[in-house]
Amino acid sequence: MAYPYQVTTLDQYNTAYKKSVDDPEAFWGDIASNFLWRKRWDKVLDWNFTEPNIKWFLNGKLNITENCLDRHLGSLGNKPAIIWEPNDPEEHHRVLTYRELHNKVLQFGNVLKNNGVKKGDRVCIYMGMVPELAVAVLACARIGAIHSVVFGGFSAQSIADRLQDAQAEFVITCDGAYRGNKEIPLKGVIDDALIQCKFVKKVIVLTRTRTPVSMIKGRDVWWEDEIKKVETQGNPYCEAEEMDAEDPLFILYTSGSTGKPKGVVHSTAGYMVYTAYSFVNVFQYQPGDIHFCTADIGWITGHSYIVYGPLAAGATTMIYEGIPTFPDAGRFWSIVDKYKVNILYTAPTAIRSLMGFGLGPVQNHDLSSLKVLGTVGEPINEEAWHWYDEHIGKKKCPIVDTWWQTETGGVLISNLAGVTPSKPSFATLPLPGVQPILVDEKGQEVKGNGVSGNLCIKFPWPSILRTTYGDHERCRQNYFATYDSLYFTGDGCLRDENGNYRITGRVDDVLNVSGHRIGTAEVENAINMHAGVVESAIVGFPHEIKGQGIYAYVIYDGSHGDEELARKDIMQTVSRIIGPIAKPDKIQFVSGLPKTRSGKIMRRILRKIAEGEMDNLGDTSTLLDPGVVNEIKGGKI
Ligand code: 6R9
Repeated sequence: MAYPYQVTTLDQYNTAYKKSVDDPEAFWGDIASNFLWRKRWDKVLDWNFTEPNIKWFLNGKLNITENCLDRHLGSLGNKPAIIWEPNDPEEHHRVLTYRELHNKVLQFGNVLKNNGVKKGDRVCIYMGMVPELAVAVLACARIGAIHSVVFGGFSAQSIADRLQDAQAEFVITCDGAYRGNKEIPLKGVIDDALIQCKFVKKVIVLTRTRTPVSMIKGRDVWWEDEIKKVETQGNPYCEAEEMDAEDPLFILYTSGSTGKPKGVVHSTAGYMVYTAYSFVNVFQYQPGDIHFCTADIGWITGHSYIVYGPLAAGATTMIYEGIPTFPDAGRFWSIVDKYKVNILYTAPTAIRSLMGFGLGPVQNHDLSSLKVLGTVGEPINEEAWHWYDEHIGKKKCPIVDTWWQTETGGVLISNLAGVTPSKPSFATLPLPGVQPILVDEKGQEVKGNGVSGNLCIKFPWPSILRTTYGDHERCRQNYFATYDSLYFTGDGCLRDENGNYRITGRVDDVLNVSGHRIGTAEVENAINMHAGVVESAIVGFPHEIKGQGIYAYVIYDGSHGDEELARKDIMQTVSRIIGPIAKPDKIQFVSGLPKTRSGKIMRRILRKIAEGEMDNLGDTSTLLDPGVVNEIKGGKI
């Protein structure tokens, strides 16, 4: 059997789950033994959720790239590791075998070293979805540098904030990126960001679009030139840095309920073991299968289920540069057909958007290679679930609804494809090793079935976040202080009569727009930067395709043109400060916001109004000025 840790029957799931709870150390120790260690661990786990201080595989030594690459060369050297499909279907695709990927990672590892990158240094990666993005990520891991990938849709200001927070002295980028019919000038955005970040020493630029760029002397170098230098040095072997199990592997920024994104830190061994374990079990990967995860590597889904999980399992993983609707809404299906994709993992928002184009784009593509379908990022509504099941899976493919977070590193709650039962709109059961509990507002455990509450996890799993970069107290406050000795997810949840979990959405001030996490405070801060804005409040509202849309209530002083112009300017401001993904869908100008006597905005009321539930506003008696509510209700957008 290819994966001794793959559970393939319901009985095996039950046995594995029981063992994982009864003796977590023996359970995870057995799984970890399937990987390549320079030195075995002394102890499997040491933890408390109060500081928090969580350590897995203590004193174990390894390098994750030896597990993702070197280890497979003997058996899989000539097998495809990465299949890359470009944005433009007319352009040639690329295949990198494990051997070729290994060579490229070692070469680029040497490029990083030549440019002064050392173990522990932070490297910001801002690239489009090209194979070199995976090469850059793995090359960092090879030499022990900590990567921080920033999604290509973020603004210069967002990049600058992240560079500063991580004190990253190195940037890897492309001249530009293709996305549908757009060309994004990535290097230009980096240049804007770096005006505020004089501490950045080197920028390595890959050629992709031939967008004109300005290369700053002494700071900016071309990827291709640097590779040539390594080649003239005779391609020295790039030894994998020996890492401690708990050495940080990467930082990934994500939105929370405060204004500033948090740098979630994942460490090496636990992340590797859990992403490989969850990949093989959730999707029931079989050697030779083609795995197509449509996420961007700039999000956690891409880190765990395009790069690390699949490669640690010796899988063939796809990298798709474009968007679902370019050049037409049949693109996913034509990719599935072209490469005979076996596993398709995407977001409900993509499914809903493609549903809108009807069945035309699905027809004339052979989807019979598909074995497993997956969704991630937000709750999936039943209509989308059934459409996916009927028209894509032809009722023959199990759908895994995978619930997890940037902070969890890998899937925590999901059915295992074809092994444990699915239930539309339910993530269903926890993976082995995961112990969810529901708690009420007071932190009391809600026991039994047919109940709901806030979702917490009471025991660590190997890929739980270790800290938030540079601010451990923030990590404690955010995730471990709400409820005593529990990891709090920020999600609301219900458990049905059979113990299946259904995630109902965030209970904090975080929105989920097209599967992307957006903090309301972040958007408010951006809007408030516009010179004519006095104050603003952001809430989510149900959106047919995006899941949630962004609704902004704005007090505008009229100093910058009429409302029509101000609306456009505010949109532009948000794009500049955060990025286009955070642009409000609706802006309503108001003269006041509903506040309590202590000055707190009552978002509950604003949320109801945004949802159109005008008659059901609940108690408004604690408001400072109840009149404001009537004005907002009667207002137009
Ligand atoms: C992997 C990822 C995390 C938030 C999470 C929750 C929502 C993710 C979900 C889901 C319902 C699912 N979420 N998967 N909600 N069902 N299957 O998306 O990470 O970007 O950090 O977002 O997304 O609200 O708390 P991230």
